[in-house]
Amino acid sequence: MNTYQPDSETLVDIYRKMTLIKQSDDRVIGAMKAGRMRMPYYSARGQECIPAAISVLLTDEDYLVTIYRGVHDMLAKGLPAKLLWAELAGKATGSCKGKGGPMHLTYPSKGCMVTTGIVGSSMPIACGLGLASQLRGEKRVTIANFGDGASNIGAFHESLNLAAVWKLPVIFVCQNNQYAEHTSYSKGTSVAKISDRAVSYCIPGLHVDGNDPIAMYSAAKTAIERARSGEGPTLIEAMTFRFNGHLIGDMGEYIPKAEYAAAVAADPYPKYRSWLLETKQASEADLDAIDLAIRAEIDEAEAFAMSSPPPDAIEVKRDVYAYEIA
Ligand SMILES: Cc1ncc(C[n+]2csc(CCOP(=O)(O)OP(=O)(O)O)c2C)c(N)n1
Ligand SMILES: [Mg+2]
Repeated sequence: MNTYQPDSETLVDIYRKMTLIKQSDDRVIGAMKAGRMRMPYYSARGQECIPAAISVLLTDEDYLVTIYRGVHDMLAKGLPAKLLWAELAGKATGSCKGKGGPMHLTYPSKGCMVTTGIVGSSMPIACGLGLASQLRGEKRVTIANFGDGASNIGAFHESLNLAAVWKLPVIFVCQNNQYAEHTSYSKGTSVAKISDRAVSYCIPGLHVDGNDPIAMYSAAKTAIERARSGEGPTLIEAMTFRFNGHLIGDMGEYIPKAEYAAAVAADPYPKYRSWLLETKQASEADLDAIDLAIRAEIDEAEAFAMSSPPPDAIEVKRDVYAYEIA
């Protein structure tokens, strides 16, 4: 894997995306605790660096497939915060007219194709999208996100095999947050590193610190360039941690206290902000301005979601089949 040094503009763009993800997540949880929103919400707080660093390398043409814990992936790829919030609140103005909710987000105009709730299913879908772009002679790549637990599902192995045989332009991004629901990594996975599984399919397997923006950017750039040039897929294992348990309401009693404390001490968000300042990639005023602009964007998103109407009952029958049921 090559190491790339992104320019200051790109580094600040990564920060902007991480801030959007973090602030949106904090505010969603606040709204849930205050009783203003009710849903099964799988927070990706702690994992924001991964999609932020990948998405600065993508265009709107590139495809994204993600999982229920994928709001961070969708925001980084370009799903507007207003449409996300209205969707989370189940409102008619949401990206899926309030019918998808947090586990079924899509926004195809920015390449945000599917969010799935079935563990492992993002990967075969990504292979289908990759095959479509290959057959059409397009240059787009598909990012397939999934968790560490999903790497033990048959669909992971089938997808890596097929993508390798057909040299599909797919980047498999395993966001290894070290837990699958309440089961710790070593209790459910046979290998020390998921990236080692790439060997079985004769494709590159990159093991990377998913909380390090430059390492993450370098891995993503290496894999994306390989896919765009027709050489085929790459498996990236991005090491990270989820700070808010499996879903909101999970109190995390099964996580050893020292392990949790160490993960929080390595929180990528404040660490990256300090690094940008120390290395003079940006000034405090620049970053404060980004923080404030995003706060205003989330204020607007929340107000829009709260003031929007619920979907009409007739919507239950719409968008289910290619034709409309009378
Ligand atoms: C096929 C299938 N089996 C089981 C479940 C229940 N389930 C939902 S999330 C999850 C854990 C997945 O863990 P991981 O892949 O590590 O992703 P994470 O939630 O940590 O991001 C399980 C078992 C499911 N949704 N789909
Ligand atoms: Mg996991």
